[in-house]
Amino acid sequence: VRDPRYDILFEPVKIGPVTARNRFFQVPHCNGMGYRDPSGEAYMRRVKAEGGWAVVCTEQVEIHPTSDIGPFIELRLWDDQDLPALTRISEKIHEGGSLAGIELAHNGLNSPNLISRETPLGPQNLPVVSWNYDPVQAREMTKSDIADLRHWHKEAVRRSLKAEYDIVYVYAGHAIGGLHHFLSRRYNNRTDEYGGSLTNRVRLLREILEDSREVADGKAAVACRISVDELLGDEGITRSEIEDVIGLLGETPDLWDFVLGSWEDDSVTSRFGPEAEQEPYVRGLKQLTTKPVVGVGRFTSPDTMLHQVKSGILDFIGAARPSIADPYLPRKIEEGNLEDIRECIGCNICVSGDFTMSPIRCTQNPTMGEEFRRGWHPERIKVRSSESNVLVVGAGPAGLEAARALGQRGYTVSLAEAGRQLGGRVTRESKLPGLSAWIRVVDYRQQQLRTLSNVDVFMESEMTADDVIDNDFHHVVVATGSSWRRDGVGRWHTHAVPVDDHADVLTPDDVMAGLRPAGNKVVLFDDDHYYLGAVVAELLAKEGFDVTLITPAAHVSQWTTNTMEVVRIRKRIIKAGVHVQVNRAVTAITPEGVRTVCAFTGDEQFFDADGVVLVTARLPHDGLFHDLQSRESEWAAADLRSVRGIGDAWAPSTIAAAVWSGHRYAEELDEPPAPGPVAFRREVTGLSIEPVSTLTIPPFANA
Ligand code: FMN
Repeated sequence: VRDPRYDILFEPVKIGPVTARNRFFQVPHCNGMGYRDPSGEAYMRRVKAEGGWAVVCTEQVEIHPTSDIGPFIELRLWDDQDLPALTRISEKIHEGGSLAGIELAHNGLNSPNLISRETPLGPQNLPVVSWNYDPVQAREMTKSDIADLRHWHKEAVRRSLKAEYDIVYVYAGHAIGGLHHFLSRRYNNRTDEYGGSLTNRVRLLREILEDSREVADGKAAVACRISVDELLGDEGITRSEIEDVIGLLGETPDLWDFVLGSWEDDSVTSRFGPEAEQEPYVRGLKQLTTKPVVGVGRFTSPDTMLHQVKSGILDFIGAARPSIADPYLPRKIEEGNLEDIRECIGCNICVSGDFTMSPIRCTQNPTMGEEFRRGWHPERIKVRSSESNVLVVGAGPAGLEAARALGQRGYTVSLAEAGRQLGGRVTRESKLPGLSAWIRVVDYRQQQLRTLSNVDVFMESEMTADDVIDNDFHHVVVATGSSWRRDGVGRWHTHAVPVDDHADVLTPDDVMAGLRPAGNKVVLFDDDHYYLGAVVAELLAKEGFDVTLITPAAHVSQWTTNTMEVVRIRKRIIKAGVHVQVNRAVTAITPEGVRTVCAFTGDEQFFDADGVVLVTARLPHDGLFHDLQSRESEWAAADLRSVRGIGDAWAPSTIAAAVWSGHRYAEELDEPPAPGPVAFRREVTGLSIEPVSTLTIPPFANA
C-alpha cells in the first residue's frame, strides 16, 4: 500500500489535450535498437508503461534524410515506410496504459549524413559536430532550406499523429537537436532574422512549435525539450537567456522538458554528479509558464522526487536511466514496495549501447534490451521446471543475480561465498573514489535474497570439488570471479613482461586490499582502458603518491568515450596531479622504474619509479569449474547433472555482463536449448522490391 506522503506523485496532470495518469515521465532515450530492432524497442517501452510511467517516449527520431546521425541507430520518420515501426512502438506503449511521446529531431549540424549522403544543414557553414570528427561540413541554411525544414517537421508531426502518438516533441536540446544550434551563439552567427538577437535566434524554434501545434490540432500535445544552460558562459545558451525564451514562448508548447547542457552534461555518471544535480539550473523556470514542466536528475529516491514536486521545481519526474534500471519504479512506489526498487547506479553502460550501436544494456537490470529478443522481464520470470536444487559458488555480481533469479523461479538454492562479504568485485570497487553508488548492485540483490526462503546463503564457505560431489546438488554454477594479472599480459603484451624479482609490482586487487607501493613514485600501466586504471591512479594521487599513468591508447580510459566520461576523467586526474603519458607502453619493470616504448615509433624512454601498478587483464578463477569437469565420470553417482561457469569466472568482462550472465543462467536452467545457433529472436530486414532496371542489365555505353 502506498505511503500517503507520495500521493502527490500519483496525481493526474494535464498536458494540453491529453492527461498523464501520474507524474512519472520516461523522457526520450535512445537504446541502440531503433530502426534496426523496432520490435525490441516496442517491447522495452511496453514494460516501462506496465511499470507505471505515465508518459513513455521514444528516443530522438530523425525526421528527414538530412538529419541522419548514423552510425547511431535511432528511429527514423523519413517517410511513410517508417510508420509500421513507429506504430508498433506507440501500440505497445498504449497496451501498457501510458501516453506515447515521440521526439522529433532534425539534428542539423549534428548529422554527418553518412547513410543518406545528403549535405548536412546548419545555421552557418561549420564542420559537423559529430562525435567522430567526421570530415564533413554543414552548409549554411538559406531561407528556402528553412522553409523546407518547417515543411519536413510538419510532415513528421502529421506522421506522428498517424502513428498514434499523444505527445509530439520539438527537440532543441543537448547541442544535438538542430534548433539548439540556431538558439546558441556558439553555433549561430547569422545576420538575417534568424541570427543575432535572442528574438531572432529563437525565431525558428517558435515557428516550428507553432507549426507543430497547428498540425497537431488538439489531437496531440506539443512538448519542447530545451537545454537550460549550455555551461559555456556567454559563449553559449545561458540560464538567463532561457528565462527570456520562456518569456517569449512560455505558453506556446503544452509542456516544457528541461535538460542541462550537452548530452554529456545531462547524463552525468554518479562518479561525477549526484542525484538531482540539475536542480539549481531548473529551479524557478516553472514559475515563468503556466504549462507543466518535466526535468531530470537520475532520480531514484521517492523523497527527492517528492521534494521536486512539492517545492514547485517540477510537475513531472523525468527519468531515463532510473527507468532503465527499474522499469517498475513508479509501480513500486505506488504499491509501497520501496525496498524492491532497483536503483540506477549511474554507470552509463546504457549509453554505451548507443555508442557501440548495440541493444541497450544495464548493470542493474539484465533484462533491459532482452524483452522482445529473449522474452525476459524485469519483474517476472518463468516458474522452475524441475525440483532440482542448485549450488551457486561465489556471491559476486554474477552469483548474486543467478541466486536471486533462480530463487525467484522457485528453485532450492545454496549460495556459497568464500569470503566474509557479499558482492565480490562490486563491493571492493565501490570503495574506490567516485564508485560508491555501485554498491546498489549488491544492496538490491541482498535485499531480494532476504525475501526468498528457498535461497540459503553460506558465508566463509570455500567449496572444493569434493565438497560439491559429496553433497546433494543437481546443478552447480561457478561464479568465483577473477583477479588482475601480475605479469603485464593484456592487449599490448600477449606474453609476460620482463619483471625484475626485486621490483615492487602491485595489481588493482592488491590496492583494493589495502597494499601500497613502498616508495612514493609510482607508474600505473593502464592497458585495460575502462575506468579502473584512472580510478586507482586518482586514489593513489590523493593519498600523496607521485603517479604517472602510462597507456598505449590515445586517451586515458579510452573506452569511457562510450559512457561519455572520458573528458571528465581526464580533467579529474589532471586535477589530482596525475602525470599522463598516452600512446606509450611499459615493456620491462626494474626496481628503479619502467622501460617504455612509443606506441608508434618504438622509441624507448625510461621512467623512474619505486613501484608499479599493472592494470592490464584478468585471469578467471576457474579452478573449481575445471576440477569438476575433470571428474565428470563421478557426476551420475552424485546425481550431479550440470556444471557451468558464469561471470568473470567464465570470462572477465564488465559488471553488467556478469549480472547478465547470472541472469541468463537462471532463465535457461532446465529449459530446452534454442533450436538453432541464434539464442534470441531477430528482426530481419525485409527485402525491398527490386527496381525494374536491375532485372535486365543494359550494355554500358563504353562496351
Ligand atoms: N535525450 C534526448 O533528448 N534524446 C535521446 O535520444 C536521448 N538518448 C539517451 C540515451 C540514453 C541511454 C540515456 C541514458 C540518455 C539519453 N538522453 C536522450 C538523455 C535523457 O533523456 C536524460 O535527459 C538524461 O539521461 C538525464 O536523465 P536521467 O538522469 O534520468 O538519466
